[in-house]
Amino acid sequence: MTTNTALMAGKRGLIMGLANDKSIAWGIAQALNDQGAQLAISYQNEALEKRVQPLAAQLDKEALLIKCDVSDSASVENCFKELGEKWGKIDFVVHAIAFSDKNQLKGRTIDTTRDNFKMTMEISCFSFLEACKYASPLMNEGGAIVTLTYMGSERVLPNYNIMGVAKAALEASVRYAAMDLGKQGVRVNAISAGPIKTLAASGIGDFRKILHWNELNAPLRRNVTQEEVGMAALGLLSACGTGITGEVVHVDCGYHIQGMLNLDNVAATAEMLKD
Ligand code: NAD
Ligand code: 0WE
Repeated sequence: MTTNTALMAGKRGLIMGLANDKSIAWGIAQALNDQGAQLAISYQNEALEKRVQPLAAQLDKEALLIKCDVSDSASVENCFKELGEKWGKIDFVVHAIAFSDKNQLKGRTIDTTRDNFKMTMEISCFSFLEACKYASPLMNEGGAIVTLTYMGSERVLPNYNIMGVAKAALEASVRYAAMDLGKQGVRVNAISAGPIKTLAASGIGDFRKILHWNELNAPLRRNVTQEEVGMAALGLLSACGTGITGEVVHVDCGYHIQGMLNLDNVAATAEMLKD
């Protein structure tokens, strides 16, 4: 049977973590928009509001823009309160937020300070649990939540450091939140994306080499795109994903399955590492 109905027709939800047109959140926003969803977009601060406004203007349905700084619980509570007042119920939430002190995304993980540990865990993990908490009374049955993670949670990668620890906690949080919200028919999943050149990534030294390494060694021999992460999120948030919850889906061109660097490309890999 075929239908012409868009996958997200009549669905409304919140996107958290949109900074600019390179953001993974923008890839997801576009995929949802293209399938008929109406979006609310939260932004961290006034500086980002200016970047988010012109993006929101490109969407087919008028977007709701709400400030939400996840380091402040009152701001998170207020964001969902406003969403509840304006729309009543929602069908999905996308959480695409992470932050750590840039100076500690190098050197030894064991040298992470207590303050940066707390901050990294709060912004990158607790904010997800808190968003689930405030979203839960607003979520329609059949609704879904997606967050973004990275393979540094499962295996050690140079310099990902305490972010890897926070992503491990985030992935465990997805499983616990899936159990909590499953009772009300709400699904919770994570997408483990391969490296993509976003604002958060461009702050990382050697990111170009990380991208090239993945391109040479992933089964698909290329890097994943923002659009592909958007399509995977659409799958998890739409009727395509109704049997999936508590899962971490890798959208990384298969990189995570590899157990040894690709011998066809040893020379190219070595060459790439020179400059
Ligand atoms: P990005 O810089 O576009 O997005 C990060 C977002 O986090 C920004 O919108 C920023 O405003 C928001 N943020 C940070 N602190 C906040 C706070 N206190 N309150 C509210 N918002 C806050 O970068 P991105 O790469 O699109 O990152 C989105 C998610 O994807 C992150 O969770 C990241 O860990 C994850 N991810 C990224 C990659 C990659 O290679 N880019 C790979 C896998 C997973
Ligand atoms: O989760 C991330 C990035 C997270 C991040 C990035 C920054 C840069 C700017 C968190 N905090 C900050 N703080 C800043 O001040 N990714 C998955 C992208 C990423 O980051 C890496 C990677 C990859 C991939 C860091 C080291 C190694 C690989």
